[in-house]
Amino acid sequence: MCLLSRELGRQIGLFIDRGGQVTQVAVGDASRIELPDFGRLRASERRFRALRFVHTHLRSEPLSRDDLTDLVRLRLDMLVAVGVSPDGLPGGIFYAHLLPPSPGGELYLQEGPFNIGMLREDFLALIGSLEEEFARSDEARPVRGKDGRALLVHVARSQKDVPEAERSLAELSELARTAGVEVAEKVLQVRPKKDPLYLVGKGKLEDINVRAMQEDAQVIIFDHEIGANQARAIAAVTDAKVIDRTQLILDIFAQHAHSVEGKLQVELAQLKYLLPRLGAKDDSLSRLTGGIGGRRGPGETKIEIGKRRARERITRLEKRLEDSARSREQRRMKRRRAGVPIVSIVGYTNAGKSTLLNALTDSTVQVENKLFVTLDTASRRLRFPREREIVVTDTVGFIRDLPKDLVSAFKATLEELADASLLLHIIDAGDPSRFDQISWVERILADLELMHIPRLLVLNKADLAEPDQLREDCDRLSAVSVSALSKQTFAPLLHRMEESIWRPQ
Ligand SMILES: Nc1nc2c(ncn2[C@@H]2O[C@H](COP(=O)(O)OP(=O)(O)OP(=O)(O)O)[C@@H](O)[C@H]2O)c(=O)[nH]1
Ligand SMILES: [Mg+2]
Repeated sequence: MCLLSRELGRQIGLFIDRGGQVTQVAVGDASRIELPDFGRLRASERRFRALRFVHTHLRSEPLSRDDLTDLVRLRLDMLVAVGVSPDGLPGGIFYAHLLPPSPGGELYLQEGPFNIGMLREDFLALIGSLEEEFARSDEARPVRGKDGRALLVHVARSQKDVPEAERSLAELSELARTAGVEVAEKVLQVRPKKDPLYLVGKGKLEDINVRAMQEDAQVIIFDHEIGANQARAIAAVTDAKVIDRTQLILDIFAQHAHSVEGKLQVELAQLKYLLPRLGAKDDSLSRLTGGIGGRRGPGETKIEIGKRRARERITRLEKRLEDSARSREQRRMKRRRAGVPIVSIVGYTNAGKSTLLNALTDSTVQVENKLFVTLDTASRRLRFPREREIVVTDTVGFIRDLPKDLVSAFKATLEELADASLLLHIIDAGDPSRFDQISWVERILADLELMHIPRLLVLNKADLAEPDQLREDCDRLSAVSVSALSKQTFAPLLHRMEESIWRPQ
């Protein structure tokens, strides 16, 4: 091997099985070898490939980062580099093998240089004991969130954008938690321009891949939209499932959709997101689509769905949604004729909209400290003094960069907002991002052409806010403050509502 390598000026490598048989030969260039793709062993399966890879290096130098990434990626038994001396004799030998997970520990151990006469290690005994150790550490592994662990990745343009990036990552963590995914680590990279293929640079992505394996994370979630080409390029580097923020949100929506219409809307949004990403022969695409943990959409959407079927299904879903929009329109007409004023609660997700609806109207809409708990509108009656009555409706929460497909899928539900005589815009008064959140909500309201409806800003969770700050915010926004948890705080809100609804009379 060494002689041939020297003659050719190329690296040569052998895959050797545990019986000592050479199963494949690979030839590279002077500085690296592209290893064949063997299909995937899941990192969580604590097995080795039962193959070692022995290759030449034209200089006696340690294993390169590519080598070590291959070791981890392919879960090889061992990766060996044999240096070649100028006269074609074996020089320094380096080898590396995987290490069982340890807290913050290294993923592999590299040893060397050895000269060939010094190699006394009993390879089979070594690999046998390593496999035992892996099995033991597997038993000791803590229980994971039901859909596994994830690494979150965000690219910030400059140091100046880091605080904003951190807030965005914090929100992404909340989304992951809501989806049932445990966050293993957050990765923030500063680079002036996103890499056109890998978003982070390729080297950084390889590091992230190694971290994912180290952390036993099966999912990598990017805080940015990933296009079809990017998804494919990224999938070639990592074995983890790769999804973007939109898919995570879609996944949450799929879990939270209860009504027939809600499910149709979410499935439509998922298909619209998938469609441009379908059609590649690459099997890796199945890891880029569909929900976390192999979950499917709420409807019959299969991850393997073909482009044509997806298009047909979209048409069918749109048709069914149109039908339900018609009956919804009839209900709206009836309500309009009855002349009962409608007050719609809107706001950023988790601001406390449903809690407020419940407290105002003594009802029991589901409330949870998670994002996007409410997907279906719920309407309840609220009686004011002097026999006056209104209907209060709760709506799906909004979020920054709400996926376009999701907005359009929910258009029918959101159209009801047009009937409101007043919008209560609920804000989490204690959230450091509250002003950003307000402008995101207003941007979405503008997209929905609802800005002409009178709006009342309500700073909720007053109990969690700093009192001085709260007073300042109230003045600045001419908002009222409440704590949806205690009805004693409602008087100013009820007063302003009454004033706004019945002032004309
Ligand atoms: N401390 C405090 N917590 C509140 C208040 N209002 C709501 N919460 C909590 O905030 C969390 C979210 O409340 P929800 O009413 O589900 O919020 P939402 O706006 O309907 O959220 P989505 O439907 O998920 O968009 C829950 O854990 C509530 O108990 C409040 O005034 N004070
Ligand atoms: Mg809600």
